[in-house]
Amino acid sequence: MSAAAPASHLHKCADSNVAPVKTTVHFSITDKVGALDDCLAAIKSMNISLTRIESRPSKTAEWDYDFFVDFNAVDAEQVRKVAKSLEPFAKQVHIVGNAGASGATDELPESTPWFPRKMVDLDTFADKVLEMGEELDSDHPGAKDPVYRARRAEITKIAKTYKTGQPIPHVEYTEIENQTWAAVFNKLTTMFPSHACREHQHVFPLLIQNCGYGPQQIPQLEVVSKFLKDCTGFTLRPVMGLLTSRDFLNGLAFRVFHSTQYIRHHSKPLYTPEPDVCHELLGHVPLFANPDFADFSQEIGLASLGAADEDIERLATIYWFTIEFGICRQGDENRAYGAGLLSSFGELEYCLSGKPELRPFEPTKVAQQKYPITEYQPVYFVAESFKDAQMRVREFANSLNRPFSVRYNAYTESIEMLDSK
Ligand code: HBI
Ligand code: NLE
Ligand code: FE
Repeated sequence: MSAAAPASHLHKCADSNVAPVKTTVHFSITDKVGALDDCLAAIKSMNISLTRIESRPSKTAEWDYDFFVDFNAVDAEQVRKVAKSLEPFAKQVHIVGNAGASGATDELPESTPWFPRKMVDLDTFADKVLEMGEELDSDHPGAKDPVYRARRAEITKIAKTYKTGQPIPHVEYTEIENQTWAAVFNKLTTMFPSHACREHQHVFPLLIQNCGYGPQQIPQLEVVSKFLKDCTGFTLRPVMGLLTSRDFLNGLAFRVFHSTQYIRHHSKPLYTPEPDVCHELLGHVPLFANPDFADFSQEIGLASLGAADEDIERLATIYWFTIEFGICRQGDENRAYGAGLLSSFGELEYCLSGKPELRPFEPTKVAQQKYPITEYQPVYFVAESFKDAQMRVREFANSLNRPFSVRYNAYTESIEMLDSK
C-alpha cells in the first residue's frame, strides 16, 4: 500500500454502510403523567418501530428524565421529522447517528455520528470487519492456505458471537500455532531489554508469573483480560479482524481493547501486516497494564466518540504513531512503546537504528502525517512521557469540532454527554 492513502483500507466497511441508519434520539422531559407517552405517540404516528428505549435521571435542576430512543431510520428526512415531532413535548432533542446517510450532515447540523453510550453497545461492532488480507496488498501468506483459513474461521467464530460480560472462551491452540508463538516469543524477548520502554519491561515478568506468558504456549485472552482489569480497568474483547477506525477507537473510550485471537501464518513468524494474537499479547497488553498509558489510550477513545469522519482520520493517525508505532524518551535514550514495533523483530531493531527520522510528538503535526501500512515506517514520533502525550492529545481533542463533550462514568460503564464543551 502506498503512503498516499493512510488507513484508507479501514474505511471500506464504513462507506458501504447504507440505509437503514442506526439512530438514537436523546431528549429530556419533565416529570409529568403521560409525558413520555406523548413523545412515543409522536414517533409511533410515523410508523417507526423502535429498537430500544432507555431512561436515566437527568442532571438538570428540574429533576427531569433523560430518554434514549433507538430506531433504524430509512433516511435523514425521517430522522429530521422525528426530531421535529418531539419538539412540542421534550426539551433538548438531540440526534445521534446519521453517519453514512448521504447529505444528512448538511440537513441536520445538530446531529452527530452514532456512538456507543454503554459497554453493551460494543456488541454491535462484531460483524463489521475486513476479511483476512483484504486491501492489504501484501502477499498475505495465510490467504492461500485452506487449512489456515478454516482454522482462522473457527477461532473468529468466538468473536462473532461474543457478548459483553461473558468470559472470553478458551482456545485450544494446535502444536503448529504454539510453535509459531514460540518463535516470535523467543526472538522478541532477546530484544526487549535493549529496545522496549521501561513500562513494558516492568510488566513483562508479571505476565509470565500471572498469565502464562512463556515460550510453551499461547496465553489465553480471558486470563490476560482479568489481569489487565486489575491493573488499569482495561479489558480485552475478542474481535474477528480489523474494525473500522471509528469502531476500534470508540472501544478505547470504555477501556476496551479489541483483540484478535488467531495467530499469524506459520511460514512467516517474524512479520505480519495485520494484528494477530502475538501482536496483541506481546505488543499491546504490557502497555495497557500501565496506568498512564491506559489514561492516554482512553483519551484518544473519548475524543473519537461522535467525531466527524475527518477527525476520526486524524485520531486514527495519532493512534498509529503512538499506541501502534510510538517511541518515547527514557533518560537519554529512545525506547519503543508502540505495539507494532514491540511485536515485530525487524521493525523493533530498525526503529532505533538511527536510520528512520525521529520527530517530537505534537498531535497537530502527527495528525497530518501520511504513513505506509505494510512496510517499516519512514518517520516516528517521540513522546516525552505518557502523561505529557495525554495532555497534548486532550488539548488537540478540545480543538476538534464537536458540539458537546463526553465523560466516561466507570461506575455505570457508560458515557455521559455534556452539552457544551
Ligand atoms: N482493528 N481489530 C483491530 N485492531 C487494530 O489494531 C485496529 C483496528 N482497526 C483500526 C486500527 N487498528 C488503526 O489502524 C486505526 O485506524 C485506529
Ligand atoms: N507488523 C506487526 C507484527 O509483525 O507483529 C503487526 C502490526 C499490526 C498493526
Ligand atoms: Fe495493534
